[in-house]
Amino acid sequence: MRKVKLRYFDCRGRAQALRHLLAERGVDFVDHREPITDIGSVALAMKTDAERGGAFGMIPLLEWDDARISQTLPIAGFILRKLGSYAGLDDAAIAHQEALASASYMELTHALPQLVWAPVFYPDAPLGRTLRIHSRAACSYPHRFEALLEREYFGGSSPLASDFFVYEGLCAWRRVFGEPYLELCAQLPRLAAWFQRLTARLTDPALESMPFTASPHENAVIAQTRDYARQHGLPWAPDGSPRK
Ligand SMILES: N[C@@H](CCC(=O)N[C@@H](CS)C(=O)NCC(=O)O)C(=O)O
Repeated sequence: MRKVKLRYFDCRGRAQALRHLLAERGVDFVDHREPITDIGSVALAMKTDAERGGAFGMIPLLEWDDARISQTLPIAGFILRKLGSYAGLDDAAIAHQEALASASYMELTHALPQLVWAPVFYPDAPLGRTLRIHSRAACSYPHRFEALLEREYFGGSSPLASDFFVYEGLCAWRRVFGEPYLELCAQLPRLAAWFQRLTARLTDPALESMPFTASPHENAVIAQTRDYARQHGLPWAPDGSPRK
């Protein structure tokens, strides 16, 4: 009997794609969630206690029997190799799967904290400027993903980690922009059908209301970004050119 524990904050953030993957593959795991109400003392504890923060003093952190694995994308790769989920794929196909996960994680998921922590990181910056700086990839990736979706799922006939990373990246920006982003995604027929198909497989009823980050400013910033998008539309066209 294997022992698996995933440690992360009580939010979607970097770990939700990993949670989806473990659940989809039927892995019995402890979904250990640190409170987001006191991230200062959690961060301190992670730095001094390897059991909580692993090699980097950071989460997500995966315990799999005696192994302790750090960093989100390597954790995904470790899980897939442990479960034999890459069986039948050649090296190029595996690299393509990893590229999809990396693109969404690095460009979409990773950009969100920059925005919702902006009141702390760039306290005097106007929202429109912060939004333009951090949302260019988010506005162009739906079209890129549409072009790359050849089967029912990015992973083939069933979802792989790539699907869950793309899903979480898109969900984050659907929440940030609201209606104009939903319209953008709805115009892409394969991606829209894939989104519905994958949503139907995810059974956690709390997912929709779960915060994406540990930022206490998330709700307020998102209320402002949705307002901005209602008034001005998305800051970037899908081809990466600025909207006037
Ligand atoms: N490159 C890491 C980043 C992990 C990361 O920054 N985790 C944050 C929580 S979302 C953390 O543990 N921060 C604590 C700190 O920076 O001290 C990954 O992709 O997993």
